[in-house]
Amino acid sequence: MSVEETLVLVKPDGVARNLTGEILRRIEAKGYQLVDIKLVEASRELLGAHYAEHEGKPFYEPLVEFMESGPIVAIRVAGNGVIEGFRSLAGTTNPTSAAPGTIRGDLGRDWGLKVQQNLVHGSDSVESAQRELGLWFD
Ligand code: RTP
Ligand code: MG
Repeated sequence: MSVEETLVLVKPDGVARNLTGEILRRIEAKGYQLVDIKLVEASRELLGAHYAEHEGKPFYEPLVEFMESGPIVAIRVAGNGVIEGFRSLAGTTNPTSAAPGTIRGDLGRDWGLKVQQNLVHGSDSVESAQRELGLWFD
């Protein structure tokens, strides 16, 4: 493991449900550092670039519309092995099957069948983290 940086997003459902503090608490309690943080109303252009790998998939349009539906908290987080570590804190994509103890497992809800409403995003590799941090912070 080495010291890395990752992009964490508190998605619009997390902000709307006032869970930003709880999510930040879990990141800090794990020992990771908050390097930069801001509230963003993301443009379609930014979201299109962020989710480019998912373009054309059936969930792409609902996902982008959801991400446009309200403010997002974008966080630059640093720590040893933080890319894998934050994804472990977040839990699996679908809150229904995410393990208890994880952000999605403890706090996620199924609002209808909208699996996109899963509270957080975390970069999935060193390359993704660099690319995404460049989009949201530079
Ligand atoms: P994220 O990128 O948000 O950290 O989540 P992830 O890696 O666990 O999931 P990914 O496969 O990258 O998908 C990105 C986001 O798209 C929504 N999604 N909906 N079947 C579906 O309806 C579906 N699959 C994915 C979720 O919001 C997921 O986080
Ligand atoms: Mg992903």
